[in-house]
Amino acid sequence: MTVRYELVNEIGVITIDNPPVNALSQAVREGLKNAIEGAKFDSSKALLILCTGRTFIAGADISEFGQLPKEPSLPSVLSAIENSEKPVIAALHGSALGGGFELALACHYRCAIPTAEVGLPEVTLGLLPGAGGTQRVPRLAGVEAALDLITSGAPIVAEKAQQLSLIDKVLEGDLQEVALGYAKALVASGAQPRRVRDITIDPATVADDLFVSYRSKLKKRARGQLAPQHIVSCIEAAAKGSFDQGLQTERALFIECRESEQSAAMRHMFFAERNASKVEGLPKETANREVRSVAVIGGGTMGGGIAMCFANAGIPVKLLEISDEALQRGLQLIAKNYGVSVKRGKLTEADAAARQRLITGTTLYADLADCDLVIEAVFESIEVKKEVFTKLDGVCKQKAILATNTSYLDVDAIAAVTSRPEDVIGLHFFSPANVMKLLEIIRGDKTSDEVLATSMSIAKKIQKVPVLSRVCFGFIGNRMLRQYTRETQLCLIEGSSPEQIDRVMVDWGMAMGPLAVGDLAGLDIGYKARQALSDEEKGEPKTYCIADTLAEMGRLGQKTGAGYYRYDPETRARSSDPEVLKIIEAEAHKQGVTRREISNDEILKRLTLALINEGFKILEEGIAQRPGDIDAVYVFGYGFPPYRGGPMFYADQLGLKNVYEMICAYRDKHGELYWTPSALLKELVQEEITLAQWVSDRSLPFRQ
Ligand code: 3H9
Repeated sequence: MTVRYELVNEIGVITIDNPPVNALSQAVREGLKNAIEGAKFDSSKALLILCTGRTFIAGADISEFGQLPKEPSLPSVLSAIENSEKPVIAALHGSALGGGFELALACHYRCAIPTAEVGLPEVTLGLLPGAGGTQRVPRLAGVEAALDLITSGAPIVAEKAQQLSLIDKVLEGDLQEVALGYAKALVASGAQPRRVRDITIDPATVADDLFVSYRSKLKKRARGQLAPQHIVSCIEAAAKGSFDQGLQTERALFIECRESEQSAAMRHMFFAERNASKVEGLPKETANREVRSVAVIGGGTMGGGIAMCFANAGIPVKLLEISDEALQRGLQLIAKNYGVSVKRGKLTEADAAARQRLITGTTLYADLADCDLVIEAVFESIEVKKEVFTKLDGVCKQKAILATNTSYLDVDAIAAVTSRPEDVIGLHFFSPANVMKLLEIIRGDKTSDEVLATSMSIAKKIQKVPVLSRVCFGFIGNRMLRQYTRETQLCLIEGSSPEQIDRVMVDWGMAMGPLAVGDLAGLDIGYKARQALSDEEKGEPKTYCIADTLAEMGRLGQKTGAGYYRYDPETRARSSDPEVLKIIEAEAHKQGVTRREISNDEILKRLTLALINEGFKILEEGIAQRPGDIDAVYVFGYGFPPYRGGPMFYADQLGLKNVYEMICAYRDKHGELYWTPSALLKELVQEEITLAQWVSDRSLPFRQ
């Protein structure tokens, strides 16, 4: 039974038991409605709603969106609760989120244990609270607090919720016991149903321009997104009209969000994020190795960031550098980064100091002998990496996991220099490593199941989104990025300006434009990487000559004050540089390219289709397990807009036939070298199958 009802003395206890997170599936909604109806006729004096398992209701069942609505609807269940003649009390533990928190708000009293959290994360799914949340929160907590809570989607702990009047009582002890005690005390005091809908908002508490200024703030913070703007409209309706009118506004805007492509994309990302850590074919019973201590080799920006990830999770880290001087530089960089977090109010000084103490330095490989996991983050050269792994093989204890943070190189070749290739894996962090959520996990040919399973769970421990990739040049993310960068460079030489390309991509939703990203990362990085390649590997000069010229002029990006743009040495503010256009024109002339006007539409199509076509090739070769994994890589590692669902979801939205035809048109115009359509894409178009269908049917072609 997903919903049970029992009478405990005078209290009708309604228990929801719908693992894993007590989502409000149709069965739960129906069970709740029946329990409330049934309780009308028994001797109960009050009703108590609580949940079994690790959490209170974590929201509507997200997998039901996109299907035909099933009765009873959540709003109808909540109005049955609110209309109950007997007081209804919600008892919260774990996470009371979305529809779950809305249900609690429709109850007449709310209690929670101190560790409980409440929140309305609908906005992270491209939705808004659709069961009265936008109307009840401002009535209890005030309009400004409601705007902050609902447009951020971030949960708050019980104590804070109590301060905002969203919870009445925070109780220590066993939930069922203390909640029953609270319910009995309410009955004894003669407490009556108390309905949030009856509260009126005093217009004097709402500043005249509050909604206008909040909307414009959100236009920047949640650029391009529909739901945050609609949330403001709902809260405005709560402040200015009756509860019933507000509910109507909320319902209409909720449905608009639910049916939007943005919400479909963000719901896809919710499941893509969770599926990414699942490794097909990995036996469930695979043991995890204990990881109690970590070593990071290389104290540069990347190594330091990786060390911080583990220290932040409470795991001690040894940082190894080749000299005392380099080590001190590395440790100082870490101290500086923690200092910035303290300055920004993200960490207390004491917390920062405690984390920093977990990171100790060494210059001796022998000191790594007892570490459970060693991550190499040295210079991107196969020879240097092989040398490091040979040393590690000599000193590390048996069963230590030896990981490389390489972003392109052959993990199998690195593993082959050790006597234990089964213990070697790629753990590819993204810069800044202590901030970016993505962690590509590269499974070598010989990597053991145990090492893979441990890497997946350690990734979660350090709050990363792990995505599995097989070995290939650049793995999932950087292999696709090469194609995106190629088209960026080609658009540049053929006629665009850096400003045009970056503006098109940012307006479309990318966190940053590709050329501004190049300046941020440093143009020397790509330059050095190209120097290590043969002419054949580098490809046609017109795909990199502008970048090379800028780097050779010492225009390395932000750090030198100039790259594709100019940067103010103090503020790092970006401005256009006419010099760059001259460089581009000169390079075009050298390469025999006649520049022309390139439309914004062409830029967008060439850059996104280059990503998509390579994504399909990665799938057909079995480098990625599923399209959603590629989407997770791009959303969590490359600033792809979550509300477009990642490149592969976006391809499905465009229609695979359209995608295929556009790629074929580019092939006919620009040649086969860059625009040969993926065989998988072609096959799916011929069979009239979407990527979503391909995922759900294992018998389809190219399924590994
Ligand atoms: C909403 O409520 C709209 C209302 O306003 C409106 C209506 C009219 N549905 O995250 P985990 C699955 S919108 C379906 O790994 P944790 C999840 O996929 C909803 N499934 O656990 C996973 O499955 P699997 C607003 C859900 O302990 C498993 O449960 N609510 C849902 O790290 C475990 O999840 C939210 O957005 C769901 N609602 O974190 C809250 N939630 O094992 C979404 C989870 O097969 N949920 N699953 O991979 C969360 O934030 C986290 O799950 C939570 C637990 C913090 C609760």
